[in-house]
Amino acid sequence: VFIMKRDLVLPVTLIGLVFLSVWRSGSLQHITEDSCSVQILVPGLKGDAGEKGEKGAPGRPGRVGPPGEKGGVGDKGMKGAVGRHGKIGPIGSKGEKGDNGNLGPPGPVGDPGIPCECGHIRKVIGEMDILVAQLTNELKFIKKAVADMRETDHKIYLLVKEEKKYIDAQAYCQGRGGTLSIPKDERINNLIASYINQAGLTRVFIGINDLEKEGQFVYSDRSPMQTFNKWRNGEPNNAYDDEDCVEMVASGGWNDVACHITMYFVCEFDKETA
Ligand SMILES: [Ca+2]
Ligand SMILES: [Ca+2]
Repeated sequence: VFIMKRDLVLPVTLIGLVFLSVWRSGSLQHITEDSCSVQILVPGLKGDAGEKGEKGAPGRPGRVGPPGEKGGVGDKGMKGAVGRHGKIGPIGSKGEKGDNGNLGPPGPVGDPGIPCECGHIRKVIGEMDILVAQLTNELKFIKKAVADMRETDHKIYLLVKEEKKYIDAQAYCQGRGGTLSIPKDERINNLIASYINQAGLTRVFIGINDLEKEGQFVYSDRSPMQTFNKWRNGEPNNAYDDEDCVEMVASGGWNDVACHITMYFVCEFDKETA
């Protein structure tokens, strides 16, 4: 519509100007009479309204609208049917032991025994009781000895709390596969010294003597004497020309003493043969 209007503006204006100039000259009628020479085109009056058109084709579908608001919570559903049986669970842990049951009624009286030589059996039982008591004592000693012993990588040391002469003490150790203890270095000397102190003792025999040749000290296992020693000041002095065995005192020092005196002692055992 706009385009049509623009196209019409110029022609209509021109027509209007021509018409006015003719009318002012007062010869309008002359113009109409002489219509052949000048053709003037004037738009007619607006026509009557046309009949109503037929209904148009349906329009295109509109755009999808925005999502609606979330609805309210629905009503609770009906209760479901009973489910199937579940799998059998794992075996539970063992429960605690229950209390003892009540004492049952006494059994029937037994048959009379067969007469026997009870005196002999009583004697045997009595001897067995004594044996058990002895074994119990020995076991007690062994347990105590094992608990009290000391050890290094290669040796086991055992303090024997029985007063014996040097020779008997060495025999005791040898009878059990060992020898009187030989401190061949500072470490072992300290170990034996602390062993003595912890037992609350002041002296023990150790495995050194000059029984064979005066002044020539040797180890109890007959191995050659090494340079390490812990002689106390003034020792060995071979007092009264009667000191051929050696004791260790609580400080770890050595002293030659008479072999016939009795005292506790320390045995040593090789781990390979113990
Ligand atoms: Ca001597
Ligand atoms: Ca001495």
